[in-house]
Amino acid sequence: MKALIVGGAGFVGSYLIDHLRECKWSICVTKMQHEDFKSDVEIFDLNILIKDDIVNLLNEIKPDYIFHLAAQSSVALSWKNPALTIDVNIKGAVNLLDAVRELDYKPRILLIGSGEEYGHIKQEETPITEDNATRPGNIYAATKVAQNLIGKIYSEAYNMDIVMVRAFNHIGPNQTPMFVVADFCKQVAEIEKGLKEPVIKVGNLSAQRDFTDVRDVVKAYALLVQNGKSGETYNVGSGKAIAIDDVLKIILSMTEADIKIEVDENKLRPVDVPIIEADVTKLTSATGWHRSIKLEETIADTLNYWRLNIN
Ligand code: A2R
Ligand code: GDD
Repeated sequence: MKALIVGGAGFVGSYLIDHLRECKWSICVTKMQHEDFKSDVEIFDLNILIKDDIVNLLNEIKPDYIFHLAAQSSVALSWKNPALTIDVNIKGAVNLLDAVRELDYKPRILLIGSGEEYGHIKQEETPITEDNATRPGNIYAATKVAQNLIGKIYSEAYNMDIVMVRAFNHIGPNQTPMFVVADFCKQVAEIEKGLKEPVIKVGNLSAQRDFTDVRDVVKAYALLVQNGKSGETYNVGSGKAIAIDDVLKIILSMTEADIKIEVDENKLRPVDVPIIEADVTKLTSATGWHRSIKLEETIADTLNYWRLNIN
């Protein structure tokens, strides 16, 4: 089994490499800016905004499976740089799909979308299923809706083998502190080491999100790329939302430090939808996947990662 992980030098990519290696797959990875990215797998430079380079790479590698992870992955950053987010997430995905369309062989593609695509969810719609309407509340979410729609069109129009995912929040050690759990854990580790005053800066604590350990998420991706139905979309999440306030309480319960909480206006977003919670029945029925790592364990691992990596 030969896999190409496009955007494999990022947070999810490194865990997907580990998992596919354990499954004895042959793995190729593309990176763009990660100069420091070291791995025992084959690494290729690729900017998905250049379609001809994708075609050339695919003709050279000829993967059976393509995991499309490359993206501008931050909701917060999408408010600040909407054009980049639209370029990478929509144009980049179209370039990949169109490059595959031109090939004389047919790899299977897994497109990674987001639980954020559902956006403004009505109370009676939660936990949310794949056939629910999407009402994106931010630029990032809109780009992932577009990717999903275009993926469906390519699959139908050109009979291409495309499976689509809507991944809900995934967390774990080594995630950039642009995201909430990594951000809070890094701040706590800095406070414990006396590198920061004992005040944790937070954004909107009332939002409820559905968190899964990244190590469980990549297992779902490997199962879906093999067992998902072409043209279909699958939610990947825990099935249970938790308020960010409660996530913060769990983190604070794991430290001896006496920490004050302060809302930082700069961390608030123009729109932050109240709740995003997955119904994962379709995923579990298709693959037998189930979450194996509890939220508390993931948070403890993430906090310990920052304790070891703060200087
Ligand atoms: O900067 P690099 O070399 O690490 O590459 C990033 C890659 N990427 C691109 N690759 C090719 N051409 C581009 N124009 C381009 N722009 C960005 O996407 C990086 O390796 C990867 C994204 O990694 P992270 O930001 O760490 O995202 P994460 O958490 O691994 O998320 C994977 C997927 C994304 O589709 C998210 O939207 C979704 O899961 O949640
Ligand atoms: N980043 C951050 N920092 N978020 C905070 C903070 C803070 O200090 N305080 C509260 N939040 C809230 C955000 O407003 C949001 O409601 C929630 O915490 C999660 O924010 P992020 O961790 O930044 O993730 P996200 O939900 O915007 O996006 C993540 O999940 C999506 C799937 O639901 C990313 O991993 C996306 O790539 C992914 O598609």
